[in-house]
Amino acid sequence: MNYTDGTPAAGIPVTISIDGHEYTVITDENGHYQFDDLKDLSAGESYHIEAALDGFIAEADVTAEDISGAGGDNPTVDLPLQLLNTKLADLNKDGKINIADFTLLTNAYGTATGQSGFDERADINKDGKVNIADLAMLGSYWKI
Ligand SMILES: [Ca+2]
Ligand SMILES: [Ca+2]
Repeated sequence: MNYTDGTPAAGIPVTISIDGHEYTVITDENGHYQFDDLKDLSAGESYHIEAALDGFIAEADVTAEDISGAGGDNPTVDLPLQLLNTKLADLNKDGKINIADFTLLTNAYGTATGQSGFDERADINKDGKVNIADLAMLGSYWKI
């Protein structure tokens, strides 16, 4: 799949840091990634995961509960983790995600294609309407 701006979801490096070492996996065609062979975590510990490409966020806090087979030979994180494309949240394409993008969306909120006030830049999921779905997407990207 591609993101709505045309960026392919596949092939994006994502790294996990464990005890000072970094391990990298590459996203599949759905923008998902997973890490295998992780060592056990104690309660309250978590792994730090981040996307190694500008414009993307790997959205994950991996805690002890996310690791299956803990205590065995092959503890695995098998939840499919989704990568976020932060460039989609830069609605006015000025390289920043800030209040200006939020304002652009709220100004067009509730409109559909052809209506006055509609701004296709605010229609993040490209379904022809600016509504709660777009606002939710903007909110999910707005974590930097
Ligand atoms: Ca912007
Ligand atoms: Ca929309």
